[in-house]
Amino acid sequence: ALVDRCRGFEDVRVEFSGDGIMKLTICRPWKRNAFRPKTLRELEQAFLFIRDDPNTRVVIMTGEGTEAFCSGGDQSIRGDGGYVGEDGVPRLEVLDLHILMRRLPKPVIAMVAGYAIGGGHILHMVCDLTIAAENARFGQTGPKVGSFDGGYGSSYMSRIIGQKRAREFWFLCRQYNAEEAFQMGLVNKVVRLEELEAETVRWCREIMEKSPTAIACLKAALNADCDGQAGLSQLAGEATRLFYQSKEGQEGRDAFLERRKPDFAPYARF
Ligand code: 2NE
Repeated sequence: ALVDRCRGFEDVRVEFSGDGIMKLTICRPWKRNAFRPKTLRELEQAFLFIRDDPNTRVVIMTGEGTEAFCSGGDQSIRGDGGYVGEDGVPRLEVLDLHILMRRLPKPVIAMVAGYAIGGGHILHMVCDLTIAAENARFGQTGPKVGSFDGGYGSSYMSRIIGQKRAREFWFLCRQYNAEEAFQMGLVNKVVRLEELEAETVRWCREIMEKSPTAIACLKAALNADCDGQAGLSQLAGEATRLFYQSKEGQEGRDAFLERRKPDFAPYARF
């Protein structure tokens, strides 16, 4: 049903494995899968659907073909104040997508073949895990093309690879191969290109054997370490969700609806 709701998408292909894996593919290979506002809107829509979809346990994010995962913002539609879509409004909407991906209570795995560059490099970093093919190349280009991401692109990068390396990434705008990225801790595993999808699916299936609630709480806890009040709110939201499922939480709701005093006595803390 979720795949049907995404059928009209132009830039993103949405596919379901049948057993819990949702795959999102950016389909603009002639631009090395650079994103435009429409691409981001479709990804956001898909993530909103996925959040509520009990059948989806893990998400794979990837790019069409073997040349690129994603090359960041489409420079040909970059206006003077951001990336300009059909409505003519310049935006930096990818920052909203980062938040949605962080907030998703399910793991997102980047499956990277070819270039993950600029905003495309940030997208793979924002994913929870990254599986890379041997031909993958990683890097930032912002200071070369008059751009930068001081949000997750900088601060979260420094949490992953350390301050010195993050400064090197941004100040020099070099490219790094898959093995170098693995050594820096940017990538979880490097495999031969022909093995990429099978290996990524193996990781998904291994995750899906685990407790979804434990995974969601761990993702929120790991986010909370970096995300300030927003991270605490996500982690606390998971606690509230669990509390709502308890007899103690339900007693408060029921007492209000039944216009009586709540009886919390049976729920004393141990
Ligand atoms: C990705 C890379 C390294 C690939 O190089 P190569 O040699 O394999 O391909 P080529 O020939 O450069 O690119 C193939 C076609 O894709 C287009 C190119 O213009 C070319 O088009 P044609 O000449 O065939 O017509 N293309 C590739 N990337 C594009 C892009 N981002 N926008 C529009 N068209 C693109 C090499 O192509 C490269 O370095 N690309 C640019 C990477 C980049 O600078 N991205 C933007 C960073 S800024 C950003 O993403 C951002 C941010 O910093 C903050 C907020 C939001 C976004």
